[in-house]
Amino acid sequence: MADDEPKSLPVALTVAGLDPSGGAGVIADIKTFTAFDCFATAAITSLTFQNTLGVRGAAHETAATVRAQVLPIIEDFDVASAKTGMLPTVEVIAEVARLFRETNLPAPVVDPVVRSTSGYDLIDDAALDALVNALIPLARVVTPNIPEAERMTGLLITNEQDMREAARLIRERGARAVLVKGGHLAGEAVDVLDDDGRVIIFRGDRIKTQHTHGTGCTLAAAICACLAHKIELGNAVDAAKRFVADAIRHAPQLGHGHGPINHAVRAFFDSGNRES
Ligand code: PXL
Repeated sequence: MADDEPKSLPVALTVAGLDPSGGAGVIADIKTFTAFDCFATAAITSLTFQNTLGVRGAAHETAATVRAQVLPIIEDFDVASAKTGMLPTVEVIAEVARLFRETNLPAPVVDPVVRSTSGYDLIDDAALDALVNALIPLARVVTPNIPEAERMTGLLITNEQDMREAARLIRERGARAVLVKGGHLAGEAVDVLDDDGRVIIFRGDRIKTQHTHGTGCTLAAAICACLAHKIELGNAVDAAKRFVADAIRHAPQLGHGHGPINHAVRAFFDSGNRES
């Protein structure tokens, strides 16, 4: 294609919290969508106050303001793929579930955000119950880490077999697929994808780093972007995992706590600036 020809980009939508320090939440999602050649759109559910050292608080949006952000986007654009991140309250979760049920939005990638990397609870127990009951049944794929999968299932997860069982239980709540991320377990890094009963195990080397802020958001956004390009889910997870690993390896070494990863890593390589 000639450089000056218009390029069509699939539209991806994130419904998530704003981390003004740029590592997690909608800013991570927007950068990731862009890195995967999607046109990024975003509705904010909560304005958080934080840096790499921790979350100091948050001002949550209401059901009405979340709805008011999403409707104009979907009335004007065909959204090819969507994801949800931090959904802080029962009322916001109910509204987001209503939007996915009652509009032509595609089944979302649901990242069941419960806690920040620095240990701050981003949603309360009532909200987690609402998430499981109202949103999981609408999901294309749910992406819990081990603590999130434990809170959603009541299981104690210590090995790959437990991860498979947790994925199956969460899928039984109505999701088409579940990716349980094993990063919190010791040893080899193992993730388990259960897609409608078809199980794929992803094995990878553990990268030793403290720069992991926003990795969950970024992985889910990368999966969402691949789905916008109609990539099959197993391949989408594989591509997303490779992107996050690269982004961790080339983290910009910012901040004094759990630093952000490098969402621009591909763009930088693609323009031939650096050896990988
Ligand atoms: O990484 C979880 C997460 C998700 N969304 C927002 C966040 C965080 C962690 O800090 O701030 C907005």
